[in-house]
Amino acid sequence: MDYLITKWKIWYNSLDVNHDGTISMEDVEESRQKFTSLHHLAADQGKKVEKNFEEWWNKYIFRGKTGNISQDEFVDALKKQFSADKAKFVNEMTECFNTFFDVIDTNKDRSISEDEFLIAFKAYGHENVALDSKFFQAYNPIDGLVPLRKIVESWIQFVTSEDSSITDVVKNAFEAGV
Ligand SMILES: [Ca+2]
Ligand SMILES: [Ca+2]
Repeated sequence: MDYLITKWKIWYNSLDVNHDGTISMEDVEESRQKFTSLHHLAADQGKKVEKNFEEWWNKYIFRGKTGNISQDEFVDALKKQFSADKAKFVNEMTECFNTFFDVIDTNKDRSISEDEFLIAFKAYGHENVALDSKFFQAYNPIDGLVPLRKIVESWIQFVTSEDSSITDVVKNAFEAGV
């Protein structure tokens, strides 16, 4: 499970939006505010997105904890769930990233454009546009678009696959500095 644990730690770090070393409500606030303002969302749509963000963080990241969660707590929770029932874990992660990228796909065309991708990563505190853009290009976009499915699958692989012989675009991107 070492390989997975390495990746779960990367996932945890990627969600530390304000880079203070821990995941707290401040990261939720910062990510959703940036996301809403970068997309210039209208008030009602902004409200919906803010609610979606909070529900997602609570369900998949804080997992019943309130206020903040340490990297150890996060990794332990995933470890327990993965060990208890791998199929259920994969289902939950599928739902997790379906929900996540459904919000990121703001124009609802079931594709992620480079703009949508860059805004999402910026909102999550990954401000290096050159690296974010390289990450997007790793999905081999066609006419500037990547099917939502393809991105969701790469994240499911990232958090559930124990096979280190398969190229992991998400892991590679974060290790390259995203
Ligand atoms: Ca933080
Ligand atoms: Ca889209």
